[in-house]
Order: sequence, then C-alpha cells, then structure tokens
Amino acid sequence: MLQAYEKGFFIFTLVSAFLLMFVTLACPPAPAVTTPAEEEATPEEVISTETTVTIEGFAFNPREVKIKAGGTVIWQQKDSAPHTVTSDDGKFDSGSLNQGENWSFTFEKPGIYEYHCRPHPWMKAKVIVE
Ligand SMILES: [Cu+2]
Repeated sequence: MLQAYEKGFFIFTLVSAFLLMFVTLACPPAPAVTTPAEEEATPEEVISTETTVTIEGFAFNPREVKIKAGGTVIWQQKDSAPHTVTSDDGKFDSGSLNQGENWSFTFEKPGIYEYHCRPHPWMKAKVIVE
C-alpha cells in the first residue's frame, strides 16, 4: 500500500517536472528590449517617392527637395504671374504655368537637378535624387 503510494508520487513528480520543462521550452523568447537611446543612435533618413514644391511669391518653396530615384516632384503654381520649371541643363521644362496649374516630373536617375524659372532667372531651386 505504502509502496504503491510512493511509486505514484514518484511518477507524479516526474510528469510534473517534464511538463514544467516542456512549458518553459515552448514559451516564445521575450522580445528584445530596445532603449530609446539605441533607437536614436541609428537614425534612418526617410526619403519620399513623391514631394510637392509650391511656386509662390516669385520663389520655389522649398528650394531644395530630396526624393528617391523613380520618384515624382509635383509643382503647384500659386502666383498670379506665370512661371516655368526649367532644368538648368535642359533635362526638363514645364512650359508656362498659370496660377492654379500643377506640373510634375519623374526623376529616374540619382543626381542633383538644378532648375530655374525662364521669365525670372533669379528663381532657382534644386531636386536631389538618391
Ligand atoms: Cu517665374
């Protein structure tokens, strides 16, 4: 009687130990904890594939935009005077844009694309394609 009780207790202990081990192994590892300091240490610059430049007050705003290769820049013409978006080296030209008109251009290759406005050559800006 006592022997049978001891045997049962032994098996119970063995099964319990096995179950505990199984549960421990089956649990997924705790997620890695990243501190805010670590996240700030490796900043990744987010470069858009589409951005907008406003033409207003005889100026391009912003004067410098950055996009990914294959990305598109949209110009929104808000001045009463007509303006153009004209590449300094002839790669693109919007033609005359009147107030309220938009024009867009897709930049396939990385590089720095400087442009100006034909009627107002002092209006200068650039697109950086990465
Ligand atoms: Cu202009």
